[in-house]
Amino acid sequence: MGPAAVGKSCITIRYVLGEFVSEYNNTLEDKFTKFDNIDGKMCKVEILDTSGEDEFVPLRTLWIKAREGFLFVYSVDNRKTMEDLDHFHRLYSMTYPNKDVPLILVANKIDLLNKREITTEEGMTLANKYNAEYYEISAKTGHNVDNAFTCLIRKLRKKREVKKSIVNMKDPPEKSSFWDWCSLI
Ligand SMILES: Nc1nc2c(ncn2[C@@H]2O[C@H](COP(=O)(O)OP(=O)(O)O)[C@@H](O)[C@H]2O)c(=O)[nH]1
Ligand SMILES: [Mg+2]
Repeated sequence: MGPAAVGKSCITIRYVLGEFVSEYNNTLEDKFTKFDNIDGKMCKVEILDTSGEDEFVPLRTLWIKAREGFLFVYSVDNRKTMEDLDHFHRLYSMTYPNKDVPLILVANKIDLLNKREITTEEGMTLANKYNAEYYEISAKTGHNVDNAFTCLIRKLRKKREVKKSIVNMKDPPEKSSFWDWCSLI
């Protein structure tokens, strides 16, 4: 999630299709699915690419409730997009007061070297505040895009493992399934 024009759709398409589509006209929300092999285990990743336009603010809470993991995105060439993430993070904190739902902070468009307004240090400081991992990426070049998604999926799996081990104290172990299913935003 994140403000308009930070590159959410381009990041999603880069991850799902492996290419850069420079203009993508969002509808209100678009669902993408990718089957990914992470650490030798297949995972069905479902991504909800949402619109960051302000007129859809009332929908943000619904979107946040509907997912298991989040990529919060700002664009390094536009300071306001970073400031605007606080609104998204407030909703996240209200929905998940224990902040136990995996969140990754993504600084996109790092290929725009000459237009960069936000430094790595500032990004890392915000990530600390959000208790999130931090990735600098470029949907255009593909730099670090897969790594950010992989990190999020690993976090999600880890969380599930912990949950399972708590359940397993009472129940017999489940047969491990071939597929994982992750629902991201
Ligand atoms: N230079 C550069 N431009 C990008 C990158 N990612 C997205 N864009 C451009 O930023 C604009 C907004 O991208 P889009 O994915 O539609 O943003 P969204 O509104 O957050 O979904 C488009 O013109 C893209 O071509 C990137 O990594 N580098
Ligand atoms: Mg979009």
